[in-house]
Amino acid sequence: MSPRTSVVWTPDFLSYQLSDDHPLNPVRLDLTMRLATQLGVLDGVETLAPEPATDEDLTRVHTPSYLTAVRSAPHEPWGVGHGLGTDDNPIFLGMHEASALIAGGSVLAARAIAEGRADRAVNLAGGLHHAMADRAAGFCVYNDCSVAIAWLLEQGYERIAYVDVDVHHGDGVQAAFYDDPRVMTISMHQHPLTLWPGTGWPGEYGKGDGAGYAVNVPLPPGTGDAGWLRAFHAVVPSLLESFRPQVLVTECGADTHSDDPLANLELSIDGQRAIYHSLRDLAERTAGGKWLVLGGGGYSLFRVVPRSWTHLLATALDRDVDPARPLPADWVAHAAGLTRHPLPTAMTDGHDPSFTPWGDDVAERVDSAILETRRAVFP
Ligand code: TV7
Ligand code: CA
Ligand code: ZN
Repeated sequence: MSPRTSVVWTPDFLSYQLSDDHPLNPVRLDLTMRLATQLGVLDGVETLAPEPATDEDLTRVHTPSYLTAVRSAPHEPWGVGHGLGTDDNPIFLGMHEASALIAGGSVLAARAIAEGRADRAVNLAGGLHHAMADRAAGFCVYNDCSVAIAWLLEQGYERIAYVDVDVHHGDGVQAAFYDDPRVMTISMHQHPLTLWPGTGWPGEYGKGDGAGYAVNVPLPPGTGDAGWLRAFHAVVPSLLESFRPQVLVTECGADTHSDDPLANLELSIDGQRAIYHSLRDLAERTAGGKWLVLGGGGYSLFRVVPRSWTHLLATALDRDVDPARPLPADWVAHAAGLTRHPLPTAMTDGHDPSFTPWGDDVAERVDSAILETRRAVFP
């Protein structure tokens, strides 16, 4: 039987606008939904409209005093602390409401799976993986990934796997479940010596009962499709096969792309599409087909995120989009009205994700990164 997929969406997600010139611009979500719609990817798909997460949902992960600070910050912005009021996390009007709505979206996606109404569920506005129990960080106010996982645990789930392919370390989700063997967190990311937040070392493998259930795969700057996929396939499938999660939760940030202005990996749209196909395959083979898909980072607003996440939606819906597909003229015209950047013309960057443009020296650097992780997780 073909899997049922729910897509969580409301135009109110676009109110998560941190500041005018902030890299996390919600236009990327608008452009993604327009592109997916115009390509027919969402034809006949009923979207689920979320409610804001309740305080009960949020306090499974966050402290009550942090919720109070987020609620009051727009009205008393001086000395609120909790990581609020920085360039990364400016205080904005309605920030509790906008952040709770995104977290509510991820809980709704989890609920659709838990109640058996869907096998897969997608919240592209989610993936805010840096928020900590009592502080905002890295553009993230509430950690919707952790809130959704904590909700699933509350329902009685015993094994949840979290795989984070965003270029940044999934530090907030790792911290929330660091000593909990029910949640295996795996993050692939650019090496902590070279990218904020500077964590995600292979030696961070969990503590107490959770020892062995946190996994980090740091990759050297410059890693491209083939190197990234080589590292992924050397580590992730065998872990998921032995853990046998009841749900696979994925954070699918698109900031690994070579055009991304915030980081230095060199993936293409074609490599990212291959990642999404591998995640789908792993959900089918190791998690009984249960797949909760979250968005994340991605700062090439016009050239990358809409195409990459349209492939992600298509993958979750089993309606794979041919990479050769040209971009619809209406979409290009709309995007051209918003940017002076040159726009792509097709759903591909013309890369074969298995092609290795590099020599033995680079292969060796990627291999030693893989070995470092394997030594830490498979002692
Ligand atoms: C999930 N990198 C989030 C990734 C969060 C990365 C950072 C910026 C940045 C912020 C801006 C801005 C920026 C061009 C880039 C140490 C600092 C250096 C702020 C200027 N332009 C995700 C967080 C990271 C904010 N933070 O994983 C407003 O780059 O490196 C840092 C910290 C201090 C703060 N300054 C940057 O993808 C969603 N921030 C322009 C305007
Ligand atoms: Ca990551
Ligand atoms: Zn990121």
